[in-house]
Amino acid sequence: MAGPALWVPLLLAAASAGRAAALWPWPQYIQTSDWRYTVSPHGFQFRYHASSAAQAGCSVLDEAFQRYRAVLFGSVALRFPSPAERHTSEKNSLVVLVVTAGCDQFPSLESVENYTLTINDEQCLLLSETVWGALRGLETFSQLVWRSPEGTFFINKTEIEDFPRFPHRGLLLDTSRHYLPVASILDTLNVMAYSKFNVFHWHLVDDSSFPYESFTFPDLAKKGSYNPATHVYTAQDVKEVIEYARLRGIRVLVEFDTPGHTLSWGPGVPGLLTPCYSGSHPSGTFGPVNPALNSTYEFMSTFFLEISAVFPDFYLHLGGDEVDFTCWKSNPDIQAFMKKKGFGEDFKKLESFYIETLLDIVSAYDKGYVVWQEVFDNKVKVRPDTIIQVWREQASVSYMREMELVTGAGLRALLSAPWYLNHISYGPDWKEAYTVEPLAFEGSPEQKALVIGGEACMWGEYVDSTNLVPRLWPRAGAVAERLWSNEIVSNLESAFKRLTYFRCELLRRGVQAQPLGIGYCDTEFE
Ligand code: CP6
Repeated sequence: MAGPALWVPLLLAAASAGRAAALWPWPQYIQTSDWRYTVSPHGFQFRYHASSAAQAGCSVLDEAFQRYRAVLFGSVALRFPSPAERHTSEKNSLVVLVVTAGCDQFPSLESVENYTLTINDEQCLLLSETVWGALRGLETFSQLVWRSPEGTFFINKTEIEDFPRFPHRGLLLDTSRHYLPVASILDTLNVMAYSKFNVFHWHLVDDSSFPYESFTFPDLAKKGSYNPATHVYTAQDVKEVIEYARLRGIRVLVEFDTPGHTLSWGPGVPGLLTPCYSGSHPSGTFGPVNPALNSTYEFMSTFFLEISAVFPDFYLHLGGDEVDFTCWKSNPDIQAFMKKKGFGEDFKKLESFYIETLLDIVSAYDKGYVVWQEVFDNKVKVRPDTIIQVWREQASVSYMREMELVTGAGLRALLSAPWYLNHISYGPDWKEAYTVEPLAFEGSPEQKALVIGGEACMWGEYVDSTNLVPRLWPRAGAVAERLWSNEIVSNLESAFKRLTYFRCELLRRGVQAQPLGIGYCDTEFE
C-alpha cells in the first residue's frame, strides 16, 4: 500500500495550495505545492499519450473528455486559440495514458480503479491501468483546476497516487415507492461519478409498484405499475441507464426482491402470490410469493432468464428481506406443504427452501448474487461467493456484530445499516455517516478482507424527483469518501471544509445540493 517514500499523505496538514485542499473524496497519496500553472480554456486539450492502449474512438474516454471540458470551462465562451495559445497547447493539455484498453467493456467488482496524476513543469499526465481508473483521475483533475477572482484558470504543481479502499461503493435508489423519471436517475449517476461511487443499486420494484417493462411478462408492468403509459422503464430506458452508467464507470446492480415485497407482482402473474386466509376462507388479500407451487419456480426461471440477459453485471440482487410469515401461516396449502417437507412450524425453513431454489435457478444463468442479511440470518445454504448486505440498524444483533458473523462464516459483506439517506434530522447528520468505520468489528484480517464495501440507501417512501437531489447531496458524499479514502482520513474539521466546498462545486455544476450549515458559496448565482 505504501507509495513512493517521499510522498506524505497530507491528512491533517490540509494543503493550502490551490484547490487540492478541497478534493472530495480525499486521495490516498498527494503532494502539492503553491507553484501553479495557468490553464487556458481556449487551447486546452485532453489527449491520448502515444503509448496509451486506449486511443481516439474509445467511447468511455472520448465522452468523458467532452463532459469534463464542459465541467471545467462550460461557462467560458470558447474562441479559436490565439497563436500564442496554440504554441503552448503542448503543455496546455492533460495527457492520458491507459495501460490496457477495454473501452467497450462493463465495469465489474474486479475493475482496477487506480490512477496517478502528475502536474509539473513538463506535463499534466494521467496514468492508469484501466479506463475506469482514468475516469476517476479525470474527476480528480477537474477538482484540481481553480479559477481566480479575475477569471484565470490555474492548476497547482501536484502529484497524486490514488486508489479506492473498497471496490463496491454503492448508492441505492428505490423506484417503486415513487417512480423516478429516467432523467433523475441519469442526473444521480453524474453526481455519483463526481464522488467516485461505482455501483448503482437499482431497487426497481417493490410492493407499491412494478415499473419494469418485462418483454416476457408484459402484464407485470401493465397491471403492476402506477401508470403503464408513463410510470414504467421501457427496454430502451433500461439500456440507456446501463450505458450512461457504464460511461461513468458505474455498475448497475438490479434488485428484484422476493419472496417478500412483491405485492405489485400479483396482478400481472395470477397464482404467484400466496392467498391469505381468515379462518377457512381466503380473505382476498395476498402475501409473499407462494413457495409451495411448482408454477412459482417455473415463472421465476423464465423471469430471471430475461433479467440475466438484460442486465450485464455479473451480480443480481435477489432481496430476501423482511418476509412476513403471517399470510403463509394462514394458508392451508402452505400448511400442507410444510408438513410434506417436514418443516414443522419453522417458517424460516420454508423461506430458506424458496431462496435456495431461487439461488440455484440464478446460479445456472452464470450470475452471482447479493442478498439482504436475513438470508444469512435464516441459515439459507448459499454459494460461497454470495454477498450479504447488512441493513438492519436496530436489531438484537448490532450491525457491526452482524458484519463479524457474516465474514466469520467466510462470506463477503456489504454495509448499509448506518447509511440511510432517506432518514433526515435537523443538524449536521453527515457526520454520523462519515464517522462510521466499516471494519470496526472483532475479526481476523481475513474477515476484514471480506468486506467489499457498502451502500448509501435512499428508500423512496417519502422521496420522489422533487426532493431526491437535496436529500442525496452532499450527504451521500460522506459515504462516498468513507468507502474511497484511507481509513485515517477521519478529521471532521477537514472533512467539513472540503465537503462544504464540494457542495458549492455541485451547485456550480448545476446540482441542487442542500447546505451543510450556515454559510455561502463564492460561486453562487454566477
Ligand atoms: N424496503 C425494502 C425498505 C427497507 C428494506 N427493504 C428498509 C426498511 C427499514 C429500514 C431500512 C430499509 N424500505 N424493500 C430492508 C432492506 Cl431502517
